[in-house]
Amino acid sequence: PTAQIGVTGLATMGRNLARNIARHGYVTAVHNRTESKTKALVGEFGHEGTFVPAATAEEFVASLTVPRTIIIMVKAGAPTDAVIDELAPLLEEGDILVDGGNAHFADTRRREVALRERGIHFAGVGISGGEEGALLGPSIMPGGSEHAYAKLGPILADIAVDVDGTPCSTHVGPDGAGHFVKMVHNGIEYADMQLIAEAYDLLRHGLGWTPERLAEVFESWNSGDLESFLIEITARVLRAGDPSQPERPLVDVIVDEAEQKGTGRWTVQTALDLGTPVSGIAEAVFARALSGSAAQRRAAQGVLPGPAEVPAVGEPGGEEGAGGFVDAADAESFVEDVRAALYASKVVAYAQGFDMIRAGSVEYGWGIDPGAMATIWRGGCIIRARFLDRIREAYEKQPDLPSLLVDPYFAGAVAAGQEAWRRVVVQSVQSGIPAPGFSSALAYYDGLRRERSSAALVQGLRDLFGAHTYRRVDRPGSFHIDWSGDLSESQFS
Ligand code: NBP
Repeated sequence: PTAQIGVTGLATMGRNLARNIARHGYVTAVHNRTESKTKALVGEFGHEGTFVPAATAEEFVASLTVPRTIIIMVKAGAPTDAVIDELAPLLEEGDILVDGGNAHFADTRRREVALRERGIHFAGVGISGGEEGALLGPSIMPGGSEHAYAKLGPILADIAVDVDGTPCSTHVGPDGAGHFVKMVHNGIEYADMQLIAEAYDLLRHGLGWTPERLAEVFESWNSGDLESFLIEITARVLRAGDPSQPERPLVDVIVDEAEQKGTGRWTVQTALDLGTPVSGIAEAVFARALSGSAAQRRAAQGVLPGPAEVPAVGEPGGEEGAGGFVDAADAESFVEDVRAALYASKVVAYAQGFDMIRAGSVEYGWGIDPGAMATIWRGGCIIRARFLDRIREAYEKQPDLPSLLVDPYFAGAVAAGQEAWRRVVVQSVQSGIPAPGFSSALAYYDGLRRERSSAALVQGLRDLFGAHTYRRVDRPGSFHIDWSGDLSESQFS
C-alpha cells in the first residue's frame, strides 16, 4: 500500500477535494461506487498529482497505508451509512474514517459511537465553499477525537484556504461538533441572503432604480463594513441580463420561489430544542417557504389590499425609472438607511448564530471556541466577510462575551445605525414591502435591551390558568395566587 489518504465518492465535491489533496503532494487513493467516475478523474486530472485508483472498496482499503485515513464524500443520509457499512468491516483498529458530506450532527454522533466501539476513529468534518472551494481551498470545520485530528488536521490545514497566513481549518470539538458548526454556518448563510434580498427589494421599490443601478450600490457597499462574498455576488446577479433578451434584467425573469436543501431547517429545528432564539435564521427559512407557497400567493393577490400608493416597478416588462415611494431628493439617505439596517440586522443574525454555537457546545460538552469559528469562516466559505475579523477580535478580547451585540465595537456599530434601522422598518411596513429579517432583528434587539419585558404578564397568565407559579422581583421563591378564591398569594419554595 502506498496511498496516504483516500477519498470515496467522486461526484462534484469529492472529485475536487481529491484533486486538491493530490495537488498538495499527498498520494491519494480514489474510489467511487460507479467506477467510471474514478476512471474519468484519473484520466482527466491524473497529471495533477499521484492518484491510486481503486475499482472496489477492498482494493481501495488495501491501497492505503495503515493506520488508514479515508474521506467519504457521498450524498448525506442513507448513502453515507451504506458506505460506512461497506468500509467498516474492512478497516482495522486505529483507522480514521472521515465524513466530509453535509451530515446532520446527530447522525455524526450516532456513527461516531458505533465506530468507536469497533476501534475506528470517526470524524465528522464540515466543508464549506462548494465546488470551487473544494478544489481551490474550502473552509473546513473538523470534528472528531484529538487523536483523529492529530493525523487529519495537518492535511486539512494544507488543503484549506489561507487568510493572512492562517488556514481556515481548526479542530472544532469531538463527535458532531464540526457538522453542528457547519449547520449553523449554513443557517447564518440563509439569514444573510434573506437580509440582502430585503435590502434589494426595499431599494428597488423605494427608489424605482434598475437592478443594474442597484448593482452599483452593492458594489459600493462591498468596499465598506459590509464587504463580503455574498454582497459581491449580489452585485453580479443584479448586473446580469437575461441571456435570451439581454436588455431585460435576469433577476426579473427568475421565478421568485426560493428552494432549500434543508440545513437552514435543521438549524432552526435544533435551535428550538436548544431554546436559542435564532429568529433571523427562522425568518429566512419561513420566507423561503412562503415564497414557495405559489398557490396561496396567487389566491391572495388582488384579494388582500396593501397601501395604495406604492408604484409597481420591476415586474417583467414593468416600468423602470418610474420612481418609488421615496422622493428622488432623499434617495441617497434612503440608500444609506438601508445599508445601516442591513448591517445592524446582520450583526443580530450572527450574534444569534454564535449564541447557538455556544448553546450546542454546552449541551453536548464540545468546548467550542467561538472566536476560532469566526477565524475559519474568514475565507473559503459562502459567508466569508470582512466583519468576521471583528467577531474574532470580540471573542479574543472577551471569550465569555454574553452576546456579540454587547461587544463595544458591535454595540457601537448598531447604536450608530439604529435610527436608520427603525426608519427602514417603518418604511417597509408603510409601503407593504415585507422585511421580516430586518423587522424581527430589530424586535430581537429591542427585546434584548429593554429592562422589563412583557413576559411578566405571560407569567401572570400562566399562573392563572395553569397554576404554573411566578417569581417576584423583590424576594426569592416561587409564588401562586389563589385566582378562584380570595386572591391571596402563597409561596412554594
Ligand atoms: P452528491 O451529494 O450528489 O452524491 C453523489 C455521490 O454519492 C456519488 O459519488 C454517488 O456514487 C454516491 N453515492 C450515492 Br448518491 N449513493 C451511494 C451508495 N449507496 N453507496 C455509495 N455511494 C453512493 O455528491 P456531491 O454534490 O459531490 O456532494 C458530496 C457531499 O458533499 C454531500 O454530502 C453534500 O451534501 C456535500 N456538499 C457540500 C457542498 C458544500 O458546499 N460544502 C456542496 C455540495 C455538496 P455514484 O457515482 O455511484 O452514484
